[in-house]
Amino acid sequence: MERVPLGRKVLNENERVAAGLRASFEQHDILCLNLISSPGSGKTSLLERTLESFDRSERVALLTGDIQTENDAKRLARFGFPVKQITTGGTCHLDARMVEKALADWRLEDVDLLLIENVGNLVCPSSYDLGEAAKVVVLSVAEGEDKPLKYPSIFFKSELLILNKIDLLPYVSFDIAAAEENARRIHSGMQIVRTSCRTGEGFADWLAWLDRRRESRRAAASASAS
Ligand SMILES: Nc1nc2c(ncn2[C@@H]2O[C@H](COP(=O)(O)OP(=O)(O)OP(=O)(O)O)[C@@H](O)[C@H]2O)c(=O)[nH]1
Ligand SMILES: [Mg+2]
Repeated sequence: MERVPLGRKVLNENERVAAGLRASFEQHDILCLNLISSPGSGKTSLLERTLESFDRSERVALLTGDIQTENDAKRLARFGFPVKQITTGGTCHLDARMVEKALADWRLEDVDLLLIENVGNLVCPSSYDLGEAAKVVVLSVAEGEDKPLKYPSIFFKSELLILNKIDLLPYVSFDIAAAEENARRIHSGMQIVRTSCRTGEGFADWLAWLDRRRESRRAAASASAS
């Protein structure tokens, strides 16, 4: 029986749509970040604290992916920025077509920063480009310091690792130095910040990274305009 390589075709279709999204984000000077982690590592909590710190004049928009429920969009909508939930109905990751559809009725000229919270999963989302400028992986200290070695793809592809829930370090056996070393074995030079969404510790480092990333996006935009 002849086998048809369907997986490859689906990925190629995703790459095509993602390339269109990336071009559109660049055209509109949007910095798009794709946040990925296992379920419950703290992606929505991180976004909540981030939005809380933003001035209301910030042109930020958010998409949040889950298999079911609008819970995360409801949590994020409290801050007054545009938010849309993508419920995948069973698919374990977002794909570029879902993002394209969710953005169809938004005016991209009104957005500078697009934050996408992917479906909680450390594996599948790493294979789907959403047109983002960077992936950011979140790992909480309750998950074990070996995760970068076990799930290398997402650590290899992410620009930043956020080690979250550091307020729990006294209560869990998690070797944070070993976790960072493991991440850098997979991705040498990986940038890492340590955060607690509960206490706010480390948030200045995350916000500084975000500012630098936004600044380099603006610099690239003005260089291409001149
Ligand atoms: N102690 C502590 N708890 C945290 C921290 N960040 C998040 N939590 C808690 O962890 C749980 C999961 O947080 P969420 O922000 O919903 O995690 P998520 O990654 O968005 O989860 P999914 O969207 O389901 O994948 C919640 O009970 C949060 O209050 C933290 O830094 N410290
Ligand atoms: Mg969430």
